[in-house]
Amino acid sequence: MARILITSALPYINGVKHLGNLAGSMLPADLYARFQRARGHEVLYICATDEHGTPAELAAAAAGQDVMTYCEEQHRIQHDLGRGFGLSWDWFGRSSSPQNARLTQHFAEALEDRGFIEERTDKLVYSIDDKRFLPDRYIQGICPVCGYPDARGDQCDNCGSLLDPIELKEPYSVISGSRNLEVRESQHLYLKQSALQGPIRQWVDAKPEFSSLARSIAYKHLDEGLIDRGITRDLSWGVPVTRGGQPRPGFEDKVFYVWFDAPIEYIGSTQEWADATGQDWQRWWREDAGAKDVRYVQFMGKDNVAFHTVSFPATIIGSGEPWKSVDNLKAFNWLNWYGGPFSTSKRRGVFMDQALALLPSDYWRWYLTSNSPEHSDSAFTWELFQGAVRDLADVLGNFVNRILKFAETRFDGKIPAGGEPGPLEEKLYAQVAEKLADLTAQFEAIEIRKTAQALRALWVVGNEYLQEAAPWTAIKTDPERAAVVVRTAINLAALYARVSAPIIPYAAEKIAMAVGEPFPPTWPSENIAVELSRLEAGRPFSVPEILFQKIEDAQVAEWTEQFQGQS
Ligand code: B3M
Ligand code: ZN
Repeated sequence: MARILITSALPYINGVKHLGNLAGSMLPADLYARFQRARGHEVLYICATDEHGTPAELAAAAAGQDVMTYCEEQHRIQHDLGRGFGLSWDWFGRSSSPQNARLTQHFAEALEDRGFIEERTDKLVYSIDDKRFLPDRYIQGICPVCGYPDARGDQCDNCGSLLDPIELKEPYSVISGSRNLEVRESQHLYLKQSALQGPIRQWVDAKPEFSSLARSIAYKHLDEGLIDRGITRDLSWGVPVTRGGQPRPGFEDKVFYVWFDAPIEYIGSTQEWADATGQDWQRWWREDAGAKDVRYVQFMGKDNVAFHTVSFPATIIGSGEPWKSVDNLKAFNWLNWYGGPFSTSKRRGVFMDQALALLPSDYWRWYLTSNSPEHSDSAFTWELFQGAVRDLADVLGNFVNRILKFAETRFDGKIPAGGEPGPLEEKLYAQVAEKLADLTAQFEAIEIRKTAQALRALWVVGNEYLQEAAPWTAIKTDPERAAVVVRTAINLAALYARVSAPIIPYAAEKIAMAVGEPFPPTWPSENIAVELSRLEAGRPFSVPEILFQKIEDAQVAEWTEQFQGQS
């Protein structure tokens, strides 16, 4: 039994996430966690909300709430939606937790003790009317690169250029709109990433499992040369800057930068879990406490890769302490919505709350898995979604309902006895063995789309078997033969529940309940003859309600209309 630590990028706190966020981090992480638990491994799947930074403060202000209340409320909303989608987090923490504050302060001090932190004087924009500095998104103005009128202090949304707030032309405060601004000096802490260039490259070199997307992003930054990074901000919402447990002189009105504390929350959230459940967090994270044996896999969208292959490793490596670092980093591309990416700021696409209000989570989970934006961008359209659900209903839904209904009418709702497996069953065992081996391999390799394809191929085998073995014909002349086929097919339905559970857990549970199998299930062995005769004759079963309802054309037209405002 192995120990597997799984994290998915921490969803930012400023509102409900869209299906693109789900498809590119939390959902594939959940698939992998469910699969590895079924395999019998010890799994810890950790996530949290990422709560600090200016977007949280601005969103709270827009909602008329203080930032703490806002974050608390939004955390609960995101937690409940994630659970609604079946995300099997072992813990969904908060980066604003005391655990994360202590860890963040600890890392900064360890880095400073080893000479990787430097105090520097920055020239920053100060708002005289607001009586405060205006970091990052608190300032807007004309983009110096493309002339876009509403560029933000840290980045231009039009041309994508990364900006320094003092470069903006005709800048104004986002808080008050005031243009009464001046440049003032402010002390800040810098993490000397340039001094860690060599060790970080060696670290990436030693990670052959990283996806090619992750590797190419890491090497791009390393080849360009790492730059030192300011890790503090003139804000009040965030982790306070301390030294030896006391406020750091000159930093009383500053906090750590959100991207410094956010990845540390992977550890912080594990501590939250440990504190709440009496578990030991160190065996997951400290190599001097057993974490050397842990296999750690991270899931994230490609925009987060640089922070996980350069910045966070700089924190971990620079600390000189034996922290567990990631073994496999699985990165995802974008999910597109009618020609452009899903977008929170532009409200483009379908958001998690809207999705759950329309249909059960399995429909979305199946689509976002079989169309995962894995090796390239992928698309969501209502027509493609309709097609995927139809296929799910035809291939899996139909198989389960057809065989259980037939068996209910002809065999009195009990698994029939009699007969011996013949050549058709032998053929089925071989095909199931082959497809199951492929499915297992794709899950192990974290090939998300291929996993869905392999699972579907396994369902198809069952349909072909039923077609060929035709119990509805056999029953007229050879009831013993019909009994073998029905018994085998119901066993196959039970096997489908077990192997489909990581992707479509709710439907899988319904099937499992119908045939009286435990849930969550264990993964089937390679001995298919045994796996397909597990359910003993005489055992009662029920027919589950329709597993998947097809989406009507009228429905597609209605949703297209309803979501048009966002496209
Ligand atoms: N919160 C994702 C984002 O908002 C970011 C991930 C943090 S992972 C430590 O882009
Ligand atoms: Zn621009």
